[in-house]
Amino acid sequence: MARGSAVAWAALGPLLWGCALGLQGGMLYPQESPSRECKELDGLWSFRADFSDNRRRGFEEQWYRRPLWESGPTVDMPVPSSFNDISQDWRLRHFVGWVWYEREVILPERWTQDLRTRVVLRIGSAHSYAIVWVNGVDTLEHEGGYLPFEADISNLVQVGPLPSRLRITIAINNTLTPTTLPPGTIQYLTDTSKYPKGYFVQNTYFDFFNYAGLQRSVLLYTTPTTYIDDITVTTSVEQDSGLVNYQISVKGSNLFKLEVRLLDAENKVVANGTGTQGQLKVPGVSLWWPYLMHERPAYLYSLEVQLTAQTSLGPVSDFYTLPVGIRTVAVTKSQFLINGKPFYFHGVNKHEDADIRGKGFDWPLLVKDFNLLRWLGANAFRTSHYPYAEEVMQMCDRYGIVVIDECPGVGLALPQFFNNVSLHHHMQVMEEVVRRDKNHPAVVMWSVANEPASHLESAGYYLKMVIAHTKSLDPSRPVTFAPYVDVICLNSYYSWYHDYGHLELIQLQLATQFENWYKKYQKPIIQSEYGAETIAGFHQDPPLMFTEEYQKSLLEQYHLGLDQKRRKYVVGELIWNFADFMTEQSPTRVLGNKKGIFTRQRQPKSAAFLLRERYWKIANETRYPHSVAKSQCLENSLFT
Ligand code: BDP
Repeated sequence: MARGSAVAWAALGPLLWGCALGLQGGMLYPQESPSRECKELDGLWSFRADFSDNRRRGFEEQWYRRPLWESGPTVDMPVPSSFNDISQDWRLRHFVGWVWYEREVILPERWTQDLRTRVVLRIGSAHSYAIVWVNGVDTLEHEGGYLPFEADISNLVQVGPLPSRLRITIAINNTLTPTTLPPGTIQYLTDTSKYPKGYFVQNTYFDFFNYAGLQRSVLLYTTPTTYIDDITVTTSVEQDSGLVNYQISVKGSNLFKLEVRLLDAENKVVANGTGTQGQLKVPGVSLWWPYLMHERPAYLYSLEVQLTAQTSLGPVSDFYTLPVGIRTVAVTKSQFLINGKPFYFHGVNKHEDADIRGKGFDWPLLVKDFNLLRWLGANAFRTSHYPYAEEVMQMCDRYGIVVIDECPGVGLALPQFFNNVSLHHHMQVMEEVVRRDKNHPAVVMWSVANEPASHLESAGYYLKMVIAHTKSLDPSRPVTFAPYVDVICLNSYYSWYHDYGHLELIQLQLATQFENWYKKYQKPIIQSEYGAETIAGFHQDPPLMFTEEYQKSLLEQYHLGLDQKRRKYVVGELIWNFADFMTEQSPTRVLGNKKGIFTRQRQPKSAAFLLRERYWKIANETRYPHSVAKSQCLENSLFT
C-alpha cells in the first residue's frame, strides 16, 4: 500500500472490497432468529487417542462405522477443551497423532421432517486436521486449527420417518508438518542404544504448548433452504454522516427479496435499503471509538437483514442481525488513525491459555480477561499467535478493545517451511481469517505472521505473496509483519535475551532500533513485544532477573525509550505478555513462559500496577475531546 495517501486509501477500500474471496460460502456466526435455531453440542464427548504404532488403527478398523465404545475403551472428554491436561495419563498430554471424539444427538422432529429446513454442523475449531463423519458417512475435512468450518448435513438427517438420532464422529490429528500452520517436523530418533524402535518427537519452532482437540464449541444450527449466506460490511464517514456499505450473498434460489434496516442502540431504525448491495447513510452518526479514546463508547448499530424467497415447497424467510460499528482506519507515514485521529496502541499480547482446559474456550475466563484489560487501561491486543474464538472478537467490538488479528503463521523458521504447498495453505488461512473476522469494527489490522525468517531467500517471495493476497481480500485494513507492510511491528527483548541483566542499555538500544527502522522504511512502528520472565513472588532489590523488581525496572526503561518516540512515529506498545502461559518443556522454561504481568491464574504481579498507571496516563493524554477518564474498576481512583 502506498505510504503517503491515507485519505485516498480509506475512500477506495469500500469500493474494492469483497471481490477476491476464493472460499465457497460465508462463515456467519450462528445465531437464533425467527428463522434459525441452534443446538449446542458442548459437554461430554466419548474420546479415544489412537496409540497404535502408526496411529492409523482407527482408519484400518473404521472406528467411525459404529459407536466408538464398540471398537475399544473410551474416556469422557469435555468440549470445548484441549485434551492434553484433562487426564492423568502422561502419554495423552504429549500425544502426537489421531484422536477420536464422538457424540450422539437427538434432533427436534421439525429438523428432520421439514424439507424447507437446512441443518448445518459447525465446528468452532479443531486443531489441527479434522475429518468428520455423520452416522458413519464421511462428511467434512478441514485443515488448520483456530478457525471454524461447517457442512450442510440436511441430506443425512432428512432421510426417512424417524432418523432423529445422529452420531457425530470427529478424528483430529495434531501433527505439525512443514506444510501446516504453524509448521513443525517429526524427527525419528534411530540410535537404538538410546531410543526404542520407531521413537519420534514432534519439533516445533514457536513458544507455546501445542494444545489440541475440540477447543471451541461444536453446534448444529438451522437455516431455511434459501438463506443469507454471507454479509460484508465496510464503513466510512462523510462529515457527520456514517456510511455503511453492505454486500449480501444469498444461496439456495435466485428468486428472493432482501430488505435491510440499520438500528441504533435504542432499536430505532436509522436507515434502510433493499437488494444484495447498497449504501446506508446515517446522519448524526455515533462512531465506534476504541476504549478510553473518546468520551463516547464503542457504539454498535445492528444491521437487520430479512430475506423472503420462493421455493418449490413454498415461501421461506430468513433473518440475520449483524452488529456494525462505524469507524475508519488509515495509516500515514507516522500515524495510525482511527476516525481521523491519531491512535496509540497501549495494550497487550495474549494467548488463549489457562490451567486444565488448555486453549479450551471458557466464558468465566473470557469475562475475567476483559475485566483485567479494562482495569489495566489497555485499549488493544494482538491475537498472538493465532485467531482467537469468535466470542472474544465480539467482546472486543462491545468493549472497544482494538485487535491486531494474527493468523497462525508462527514458527516459520526453516527454509523448507517456505514452499509452494505452505504458501497456498497460508493464503487459504488468511482467506478464512478475513472471511470470519471482516465485519468486526475492533479488528483494525491483519497480521500475516510472527517473526518469520524473512532473511531467507525463499521467504521474500512467500511473504510478499501472502501480504498481497491479504490486501486483495480486504483493502480496507492495513497489514503488518515483516518489512513489506503498512505498519512495522517490532519484537525486541533488550536486557533479557541480549545483554541480560544490563537494564542500563535498554534506552540506547531501543532508540537505535527505532531510528534504524524508521530511517529505512518511513512507516509507523509498534513495539509489538517486549518483556521479562518473572516468577510471581520472587523478589530482589537491586533487581535481578526473574524477580518482580526486574520486570518492573525493565518495563520502566522501555517506557522511557518509548516516550522519546511516542509522539513521532511510534504508534503503539504491546507488552509480552498479558498472562503466563504453557510452553513445551525446556531448560529455559519453568512450567511455561512467565513473562505475564498476570499469573496464569490471572493474579497481578507488581508490573501490572506499573503498567496500569502508565496506560491510564497515556489514555488521558490522548483522549478526544480532552477530558479525564475514570477507572471503571476503582470508583475513586483517577489516573491523570
Ligand atoms: C518472541 C515470540 C513469542 C515468545 C517470546 C518469548 O514472538 O512467541 O513467547 O519471544 O521468548 O520472540 O517470551
